[in-house]
Amino acid sequence: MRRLIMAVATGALGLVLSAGPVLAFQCPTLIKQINDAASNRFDAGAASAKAMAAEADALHKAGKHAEAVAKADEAAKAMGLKLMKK
Ligand SMILES: [Cu+2]
Repeated sequence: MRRLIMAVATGALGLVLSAGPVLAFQCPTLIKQINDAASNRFDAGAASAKAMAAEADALHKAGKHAEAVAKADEAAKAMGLKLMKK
């Protein structure tokens, strides 16, 4: 029984540890997609998307990757962009 609990706990820890770097790597690619798409657009949606992409970048640099991804999603939605995710 104790061994089973250890196995479950180790598995969950591994999942948490492996999720971090993947998200960390994903933020810049999401932010880049938004900035690339917004760079040749001058409408209000693209402007607010650019501002949100900058916020997402700041969150990413602060280590808040999940929040950065959420902000990138919001930015993409603001300009009607579909993000390519891994
Ligand atoms: Cu990140």
